Amino acid sequence: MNSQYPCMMAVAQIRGGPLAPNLRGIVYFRAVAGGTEVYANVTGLPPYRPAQNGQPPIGPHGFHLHQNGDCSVGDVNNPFQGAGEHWNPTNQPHGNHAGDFPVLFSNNGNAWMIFFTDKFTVGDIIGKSVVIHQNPDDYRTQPAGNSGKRLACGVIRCVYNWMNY
Ligand SMILES: [Cu+2]
Repeated sequence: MNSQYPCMMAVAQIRGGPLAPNLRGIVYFRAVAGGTEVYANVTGLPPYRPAQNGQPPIGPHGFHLHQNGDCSVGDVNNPFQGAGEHWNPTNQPHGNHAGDFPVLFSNNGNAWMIFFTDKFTVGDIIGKSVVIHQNPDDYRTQPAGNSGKRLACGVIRCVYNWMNY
């Protein structure tokens, strides 16, 4: 929703693409003192697989904000390219992008976590997207932490503005 008032709560509904068709999830962004609380609850992650034959491990999963609110699947072999690159409003190296998040650890396909960030307000991220990757984020390879293909995506929308009760 559009409002002259700041967004206090936003949600991204996460849906898996062709590489993780059963993946579903929800990510909440809540305005708190000094920044934003991020809550993620995801099911249907693929089973962990250790690195083998020069292939990176599957899981824990890279987890970021990407710049475009476009979660169309596109190329089934390389999904969700429409989401674009990492959202990087302050021109930082990867590892310190405003939307670089902790990796998601799967527990038999399920993950949930809550963390705090002071790198954006809820209003800053409306219309961006959340992406879950196949591989772990190494937090140093540019520009995206070598976290591999995109398993799932969700567009961030405001669900609650201040003064909007
Ligand atoms: Cu990403």
